[in-house]
Amino acid sequence: MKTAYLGLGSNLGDRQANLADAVRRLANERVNVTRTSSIWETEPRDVLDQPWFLNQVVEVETDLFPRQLFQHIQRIEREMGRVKRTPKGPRLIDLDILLYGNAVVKSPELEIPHPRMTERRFVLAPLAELAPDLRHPVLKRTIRELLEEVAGQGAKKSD
Ligand code: PH2
Ligand code: MG
Ligand code: MG
Repeated sequence: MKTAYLGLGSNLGDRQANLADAVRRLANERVNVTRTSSIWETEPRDVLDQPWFLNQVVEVETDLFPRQLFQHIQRIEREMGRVKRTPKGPRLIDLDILLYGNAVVKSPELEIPHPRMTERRFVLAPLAELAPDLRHPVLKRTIRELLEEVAGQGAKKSD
């Protein structure tokens, strides 16, 4: 069994319900959702002209390989009716693999650790609630240290 951290985001429709729905769909006979962070309301990044997001990080234990876990979360996005529009633009639900044990994966479809996680407060703040002392497998810095370095991005706990 491996421990993985997944980032969830929603900025369309009933954002809270979308996150809850995604967490429910994640769990199956091979994926155990062990812990969930608080839900954070966060300022949009990259594409700035879009609604604020709700973001959350969940910890799972799974015997799926990284690529299988990726297929599982892509299927959930599809089943929840996500349509690809603008890259990094508004979406009902977004599910990303942030970390998968200490694995490092680099292929055109899938990169682990998530390549932009270290610059995103909307990822690091909820992740630091669950695993502040966890070390990024490439940078070897803890999540707490990485969080201290991202400033000036609006993010507040919403529950
Ligand atoms: N996701 C993006 C682009 N920008 N901004 C916030 N605050 N939260 C997100 O989840 C997010 C974003 C692309 O995945
Ligand atoms: Mg994303
Ligand atoms: Mg994504």
